[in-house]
Amino acid sequence: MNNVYLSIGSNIGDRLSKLQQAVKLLNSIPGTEVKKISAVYETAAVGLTDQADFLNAAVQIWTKFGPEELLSVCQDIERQLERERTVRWGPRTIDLDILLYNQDNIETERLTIPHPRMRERAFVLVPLAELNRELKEPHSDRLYRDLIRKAEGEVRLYREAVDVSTFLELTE
Ligand code: GSY
Repeated sequence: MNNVYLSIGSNIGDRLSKLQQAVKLLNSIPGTEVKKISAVYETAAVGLTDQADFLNAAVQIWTKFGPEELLSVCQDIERQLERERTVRWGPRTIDLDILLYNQDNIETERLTIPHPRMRERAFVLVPLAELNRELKEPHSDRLYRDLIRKAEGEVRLYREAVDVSTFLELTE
């Protein structure tokens, strides 16, 4: 099994419900198991800042899928949740990004892992470091938690961390 960390986010509609549906779909795929989910954070938009706040979380999964197959799985979940995204960097109903795949460095036409912008984004680093305080950058051996200080963006706790089955039952 491959140990993978994902970032999930939503800033349109019922944001919490979209995160839950994404986690549920991930967990329902044979050969993929959601092991842990971080607290949910409300975060100011980074990039195109004139848009609604996001809800963001990080998820640890175990999966049999290779990185490219997993990307297709994530894109399929985005499609199933009727992802709307009209503008690059703009608002979206759901976003799933692969952050880390084992401790591999991967560069293909479709994928760069570790995710190329993750070390600059507090909305990624805060929940990720919460899932695993000892997690290091594959290429530099630096702890992700040590990068939080320099990262961009405001991050506020929205829901405390709970186990996966409780997460799926939370309501707004
Ligand atoms: O890269 C994911 C989409 N995204 C986000 C996000 O998930 N959260 C915040 N706070 N800002 C963002 N800007 C983009 S693009």
